[in-house]
Amino acid sequence: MTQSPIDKQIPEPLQRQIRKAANEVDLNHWYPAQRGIVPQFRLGDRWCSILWLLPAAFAGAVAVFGIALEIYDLPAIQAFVAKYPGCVVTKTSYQGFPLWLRVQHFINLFFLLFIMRSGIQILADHPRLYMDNNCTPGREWFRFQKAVPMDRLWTARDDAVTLPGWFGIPGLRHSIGLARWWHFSCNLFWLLNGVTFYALLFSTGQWERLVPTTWDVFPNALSCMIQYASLHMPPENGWLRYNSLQQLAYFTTVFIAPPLVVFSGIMQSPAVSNRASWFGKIFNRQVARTIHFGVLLWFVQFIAIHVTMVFVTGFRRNLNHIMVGTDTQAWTGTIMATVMLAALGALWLWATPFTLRHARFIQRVGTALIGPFMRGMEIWSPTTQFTEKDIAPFLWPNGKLPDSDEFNKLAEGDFADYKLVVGGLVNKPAEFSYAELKSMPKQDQITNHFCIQGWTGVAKWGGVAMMTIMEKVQPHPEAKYVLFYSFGEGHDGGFYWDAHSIENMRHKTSILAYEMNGKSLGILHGAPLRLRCENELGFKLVKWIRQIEFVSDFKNIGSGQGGYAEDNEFFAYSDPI
Ligand SMILES: Nc1nc2c(c(=O)[nH]1)N[C@H]1C(S)=C(S)[C@@H](COP(=O)(O)O)O[C@H]1N2
Ligand SMILES: [Mo]
Repeated sequence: MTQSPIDKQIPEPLQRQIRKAANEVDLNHWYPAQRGIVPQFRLGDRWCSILWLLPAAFAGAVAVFGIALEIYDLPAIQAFVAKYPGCVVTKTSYQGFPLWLRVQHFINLFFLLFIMRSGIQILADHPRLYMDNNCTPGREWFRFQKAVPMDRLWTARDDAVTLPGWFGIPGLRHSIGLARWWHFSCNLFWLLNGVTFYALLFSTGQWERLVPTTWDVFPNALSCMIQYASLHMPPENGWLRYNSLQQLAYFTTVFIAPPLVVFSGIMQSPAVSNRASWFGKIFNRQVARTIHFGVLLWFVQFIAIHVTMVFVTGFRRNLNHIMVGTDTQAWTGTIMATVMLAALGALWLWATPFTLRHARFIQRVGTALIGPFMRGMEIWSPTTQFTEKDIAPFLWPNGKLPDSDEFNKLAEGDFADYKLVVGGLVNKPAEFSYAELKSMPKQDQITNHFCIQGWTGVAKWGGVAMMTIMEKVQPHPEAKYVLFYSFGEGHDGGFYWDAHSIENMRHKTSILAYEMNGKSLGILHGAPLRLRCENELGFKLVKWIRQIEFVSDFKNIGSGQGGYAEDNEFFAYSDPI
């Protein structure tokens, strides 16, 4: 770290006040636990508990089984089942279950389970799903948190709920930083496994198991449903081929669900969405989150039914298929499956305590695995602009409001005495008064805000482009990062701050905003100045900006991760997704 040559011109070298954060999660300093509620979905203006789905599902199942049993013996149904026995017999070129398929099946299970756990943890950070990009409280269609209180300040962080540690990773309230490292790192391996699986399927003929090649699959699948519902078993020979219902279910799970879940994951990224113009507006983050959640439900029900069917259709033989690659009645597959599942269970239980104890390590591994992808996404300059009518009536607030004497005095005088201090590795360090900032060329932008927790909202921001500031202070060539120091505190004391690459500050939409929706910026949303940088997540957009410093590196500042949230909450430094 190069010392700023102009430190003396900065009233207080804020950088040196930044303390190192703990490398593990210190439960005494973390966000206090907060329970959610039993999940609810909205029908019109009424909220219904998902527990109502239990009697509804039971009644539905009774009706389906009753009717199926009643009609099964009708001549028409008998003729239909005789014509479509439930399985399409075609010539196949594959044989049984080869080793690569058996291994990949297990790898897939392993990563998918951890992806689902960490995904639910991410959802718990903003436990609401909407179809509307603006995330207006009361308009969500699903939630496992009470209604948003309107009589007091309720930030998005206040809204996050705790999960049991054995269920989420790592369970704690607002542990989304760590959950994301798990989610994204496992995604990478799951994706690699999946792509290899596709390649091997198509180069061995095994794809014929999964991909229907005739329309007959549909009447045959219906026939299977009728047979299952009337407690008959369709012809069963998984070693050779699947029945049609099975084939459709596997086809969906292997070829439809993964592309959809990857795509709906990527569309949640501010860098992608704010670059994708009309498409990002239609396929906005809330639509994407809902679809992402829908695919989770698909996987959950698939696994539940798949495991049940493996068990009730002769588990000894089925487990030999998938574990040993033989078509016998021996116990080998059952023993192997039991051992593997026990190991998986142990790993499952180990993940949360390990993550809490070695949080910094998890962050480092995650950074090594996917940091380069994330940094690479910063290259695009965000371009998507919205219109006045897209503006959110309510933009969720976040963060701890500043409460220092210095800030309160400035606020009382409507920031007339505020001075933005800009220093560090620059030729012309400066102090800009609020009036001076407002006399600089003003830029307006109507953009979508993406909080790491999951919510979004459009607002119109007016302010000074970072380029304008940089033209005035002239950063040195060795200035690689721009630090923003806030008047506001982090959740665990010390002031909030964050670092951005200087290239990212050169994007047209990187501005210091002093106006919001055509009015002067209010304190809740960051007065006197807040950063807008439309390819990054909200936590990087420092509010209540006190000073800006250009530096060559941030390795030696605090814990060296590049910001308050990065140091204390194990977030990613570069976070455009
Ligand atoms: N100083 C400071 N700035 C901050 C935060 C904070 O806690 N302190 N929270 C960030 C987060 S997580 C988000 S999502 C946005 C929220 O901006 P808004 O309150 O204007 O919606 O501010 C960011 N800026
Ligand atoms: Mo956020």
